[in-house]
Amino acid sequence: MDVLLTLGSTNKRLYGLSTAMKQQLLKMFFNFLLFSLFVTHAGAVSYSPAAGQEGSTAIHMDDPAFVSWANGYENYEIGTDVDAVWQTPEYALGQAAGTSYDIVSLGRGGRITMTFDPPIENGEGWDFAVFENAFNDYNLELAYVEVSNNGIDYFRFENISLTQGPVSGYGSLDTTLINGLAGKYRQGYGTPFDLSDISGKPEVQSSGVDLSRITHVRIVDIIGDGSFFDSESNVIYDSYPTVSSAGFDLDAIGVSNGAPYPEGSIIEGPAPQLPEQDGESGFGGNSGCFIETIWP
Ligand SMILES: [Ca+2]
Ligand SMILES: [Ca+2]
Ligand SMILES: [Ca+2]
Repeated sequence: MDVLLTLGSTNKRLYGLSTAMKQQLLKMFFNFLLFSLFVTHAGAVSYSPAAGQEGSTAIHMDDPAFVSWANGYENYEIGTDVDAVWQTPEYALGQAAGTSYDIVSLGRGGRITMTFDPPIENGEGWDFAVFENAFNDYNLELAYVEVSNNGIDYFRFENISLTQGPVSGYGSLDTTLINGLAGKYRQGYGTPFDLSDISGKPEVQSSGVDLSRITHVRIVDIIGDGSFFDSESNVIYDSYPTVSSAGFDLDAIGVSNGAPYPEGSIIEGPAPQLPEQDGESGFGGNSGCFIETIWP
């Protein structure tokens, strides 16, 4: 209807032109419309939406699929801008707390390796899930996820980030533009990983790594300033800069040894609302996970 009305008014403005020229112009206009619709549709890429939305792969921390949790850690290499109170790796052991406080901050560019005894097995579906402490669905801090069964040779999950420009410390990310990175979902919801997803990588196959005996999961913080890249060389932006508890905040890593993704399911929880512009959420920014403002 809108298109017809627009064409009508366009037609009125084309007085002075021959009927043939008007028809030609309208034909070009229609072709442009069709081309635009095609480009928009063809260019649409969408990954799992935020927790609580239909089709989300977010796994709630109380999901019965969890059979164990990380029970050790090593090589906590702290990045910059982390206060001492957030430098306790023990907070990443055991069951997810789903809070802002029961975490270890990696700092900008930091990393930590969590260990698993018994090892993570590669069952049918997702095998483990990584929990961050984001307090909403869009102010996110992301990290690469790598696995090993000897603590020496690590294999990174393929990852994609289609966020088109820098995101401030208070800024918003769209989870449907992010895949294969930890930190996609708000606190209390894990990002699941399926070991089968890396089984076809040449380096995995040539290494002979046994994906049914994963003993180490390494979480590597991504600095969202434009200097980190995904598997296809796209820049990965995330909420930046954050300080005090900068970078990825690890709550827990839960193990399922293989569980079905919650495809098409609707997870209980409030519907996420994206703020209209940076800063409206009122949190994040200087704290990285807002805890700084209310911690005693
Ligand atoms: Ca699996
Ligand atoms: Ca943080
Ligand atoms: Ca924790």
